[in-house]
Amino acid sequence: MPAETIESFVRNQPRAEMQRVEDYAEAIDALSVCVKACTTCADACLGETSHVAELRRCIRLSLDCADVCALTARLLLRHTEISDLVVSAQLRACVTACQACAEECRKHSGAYEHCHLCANACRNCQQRGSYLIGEVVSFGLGAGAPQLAVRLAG
Ligand code: CU
Ligand code: CU1
Ligand code: CU1
Ligand code: CU1
Ligand code: CU1
Ligand code: CU1
Ligand code: CU1
Ligand code: CU1
Repeated sequence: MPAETIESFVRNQPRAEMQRVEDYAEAIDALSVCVKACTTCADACLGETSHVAELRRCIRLSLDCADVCALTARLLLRHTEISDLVVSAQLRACVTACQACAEECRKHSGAYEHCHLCANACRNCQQRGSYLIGEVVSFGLGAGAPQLAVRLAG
């Protein structure tokens, strides 16, 4: 078991005390799994050579979800001068992408284990992301965040 967990990275940032480290770490972990699941699913769907046409939407949504989730994870890993507006908007895009991919993959879950795994990963990612949006809306992301939000809104 390596010491370098996502949580240890988040916890050791200078401004980590202003955030709920466990919630961040769990969301980033879920995002990382989702990136891998969606990338694998898209590739595996392409490998189902005689069924690619019916999996085209799954492939497309999986590629979109992987990219959105990767970007979301990178935003959440950067804590200095974080903007709650940007992060919450990105989290909403992520939850939407994960929901779309999970729904499509669930249609193929019985036929393809890669789609079953992807649907589960996306569902988990969607739930973690939704929870974090609630946290961001309720508490903000840090000492500078509320002022920044007001400044941007005004
Ligand atoms: Cu995904
Ligand atoms: Cu797929
Ligand atoms: Cu996601
Ligand atoms: Cu996802
Ligand atoms: Cu999917
Ligand atoms: Cu799928
Ligand atoms: Cu798949
Ligand atoms: Cu997925």
